[in-house]
Amino acid sequence: MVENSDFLNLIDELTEDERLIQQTLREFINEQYLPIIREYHARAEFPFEIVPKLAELGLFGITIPEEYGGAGLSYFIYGLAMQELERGDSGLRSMGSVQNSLVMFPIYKYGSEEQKKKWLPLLASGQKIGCFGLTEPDHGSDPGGMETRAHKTDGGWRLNGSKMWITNGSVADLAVVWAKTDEGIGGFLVEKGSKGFIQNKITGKFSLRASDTGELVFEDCEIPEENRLPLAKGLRAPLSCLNEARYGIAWGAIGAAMACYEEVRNYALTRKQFSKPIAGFQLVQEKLVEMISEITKGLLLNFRLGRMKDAGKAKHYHISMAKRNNVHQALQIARTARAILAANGIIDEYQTIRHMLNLESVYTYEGTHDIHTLIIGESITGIEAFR
Ligand code: TGC
Ligand code: FAD
Repeated sequence: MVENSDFLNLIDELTEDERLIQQTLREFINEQYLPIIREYHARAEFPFEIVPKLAELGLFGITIPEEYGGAGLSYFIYGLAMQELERGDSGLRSMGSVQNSLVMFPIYKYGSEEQKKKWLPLLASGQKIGCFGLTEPDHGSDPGGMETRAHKTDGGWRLNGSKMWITNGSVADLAVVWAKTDEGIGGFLVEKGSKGFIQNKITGKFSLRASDTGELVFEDCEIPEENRLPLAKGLRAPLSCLNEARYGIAWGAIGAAMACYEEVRNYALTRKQFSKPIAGFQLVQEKLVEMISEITKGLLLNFRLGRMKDAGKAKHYHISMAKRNNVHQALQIARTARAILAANGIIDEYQTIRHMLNLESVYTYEGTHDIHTLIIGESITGIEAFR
């Protein structure tokens, strides 16, 4: 009998190091995260107490070279790590995505040597938390239409505008902010407490409750020249960061799907109706089979994409396929698991409903499902259908 969600024994494809890291993270989530997530989810807070532990495990700056405080590991390992984090909660993986792909990556790729030396070790050690401000209240799928402006001043830049739906936004020590300049879109490092920089928490969320989501407001916010990312030129720069984060989400979503599948499989084997386990009904078995089939296909997609990414061969549309497919399937799996749990599926004693609600955000952020459809559509037809 296949009792876990690795139906094809893909674990055999992992190197010894990859297996060890996955195992370590799985135990960490089981022992230190699952016991606390229910309470934080109910309170709608991210458990920031866990940040030093995440840093100790090397989870910030996984692919960043060790000279800057990173772990200097592969993208494949980065993917595995995101999978294990999202087995815990999408909010935990969000923290991982943002710190790694949307804050440390742009500084590493587009920053000056001074910026890298100053910020990357602080971010890797978890002493500083970052956020990434691209989306605005009126510009989500079309970030190129952004209205936030950076005007050149004598010593630097003056920022005006706002960013919306920003993970870690209300708490971040450092915001990577994208704004229009006279020479096109540029990237800026905005430090907490800067004059004219306001960070507000967004409340009332039904999804990603155990994650901080905020609004960033810039009112004549003065930024010194040394806080501009010198190599970031045009929309291409923030979009390249999204490739990194979307890659991690493709892995993470399968982690959430595994958590739901394993929970509901166990439930179906023990829950009895009409004097037998509900797993013994053909209709329930069909649902479980669909789930494990889609998890297996999603894993295969991730394994191939991970090896391509490490070989420098993953294009942005390859990543879109994995993000689009895996998040869609994970959401379907979570909804089906919720249905099998029936009444028990609507309470937080079971984790499925939390994953299901989280995945609604994951479906929308980092490019909605439909935006990824159009990215893949363009890659196979050569015709752009966004406009
Ligand atoms: P377009 O004209 O196509 O492109 C502008 C320039 O960018 C280049 N490019 C890319 N470069 C790198 N990676 C990519 N994926 C790229 N896609 C395009 C392109 O070649 C061009 O370069 P150049 O040198 O010729 O200027 O741009 P567009 O305005 O038509 O928009 C295209 C579109 C719709 C695909 C893009 O804007 C898009 O991806 N929209 C979705 C926005 C999005 O995903 N936002 C995410 C915000 S961050 C977030 O959600 C974080 S959640 C974090 C968490 O909690 O986990
Ligand atoms: P819109 O762009 O207004 O889209 C509305 C609908 O129209 C969608 O269904 C969309 O698919 C569809 N649509 C739009 N354009 C087209 C088109 N051309 N063709 C067909 N359909 C189209 N952003 C950040 O910058 N940083 C963050 O850290 C961050 N974290 C987030 C955390 C959470 C919890 C959430 C929910 C969002 C976060 N976002 C973040 C924002 C996220 O990236 C955007 O919500 C997303 O890009 C979609 O933008 P929108 O919500 O404005 O929807």
